[in-house]
Amino acid sequence: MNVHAHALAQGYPFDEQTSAFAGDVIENLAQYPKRLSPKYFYDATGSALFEQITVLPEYYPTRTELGILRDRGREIAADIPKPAALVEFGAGATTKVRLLLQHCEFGAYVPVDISGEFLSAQADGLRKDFPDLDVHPVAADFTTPFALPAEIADMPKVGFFPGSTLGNFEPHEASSFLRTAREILSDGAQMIIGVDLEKDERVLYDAYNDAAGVTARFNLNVLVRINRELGGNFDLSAFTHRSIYNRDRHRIEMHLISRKAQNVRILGNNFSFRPGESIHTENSYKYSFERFTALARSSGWSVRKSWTDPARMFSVHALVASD
Ligand code: AVJ
Repeated sequence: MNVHAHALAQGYPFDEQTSAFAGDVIENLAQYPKRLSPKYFYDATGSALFEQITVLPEYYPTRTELGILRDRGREIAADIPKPAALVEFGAGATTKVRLLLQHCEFGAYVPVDISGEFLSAQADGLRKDFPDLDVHPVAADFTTPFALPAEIADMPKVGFFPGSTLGNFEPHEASSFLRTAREILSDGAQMIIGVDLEKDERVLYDAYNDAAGVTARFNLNVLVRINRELGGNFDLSAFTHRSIYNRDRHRIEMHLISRKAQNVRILGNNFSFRPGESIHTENSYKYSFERFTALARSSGWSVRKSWTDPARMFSVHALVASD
């Protein structure tokens, strides 16, 4: 029986998104090593847990990037052509974009996100605070080519990709994302991008193993989501959160480790776990200035300027499309 038939039989009416989720989960748990995409962390609970992560004492990236945007916003804005259209890839909370909007007169703001609902709420808030700004939300998956609104056709475009979201991509995916972004934004485009830096392993380790256990709950929540949306029967107490720094590959890895031999059923499929077996749930790549510059260069961009905080924890780069 296919996943749809099972879903129907169990009373799970599937929309397009849920069936994509189901297909992806079943395919990736059937492989060895087992894995789940980090994009599935962000249901309502996961998004709220991530907001909690951003204010943890150990989790330095968000507050450090905000500090850079706050302290250097004027400088970052100085070389942006006016009026340009600001295109944000993945639009979470509007805190960061506000720091750019404050310092630079943009002609339009185009938040691009897969969740249309969330987008329109955010857009309304921004329109209230920046009454002269044209906000044109686009509901799309920003990792694949999409069309920009006709209203900004004649403006120079500036991409915005904060939060080290780039770190979730494999290096080859990061490169193809940057290439796609350059294509979408077209010739002469610029891009402001936030990238987490490689640093002391202890600091990295602690940021993904917080004492309060919020990151563990965030990681485990993807199993809660599978149970709820796909009728899975994961026993949460039988899995444990593990984050490690993989030095050779310059990345934090998050895993969920099976505490024992067990079987899990999801939509008629059986997945068996050995004791200690992992589900690899996330990579968070860290870049040195050198490696990021090389990545940008090989992906159609050159680094115009970079900013960091005094402790060199996080970086913000201004990229210009190269020809
Ligand atoms: C949203 C991908 C930037 O990698 O630091 C935080 C997600 N995972 N704690 C990151 C995350 C665990 C975060 N990014």
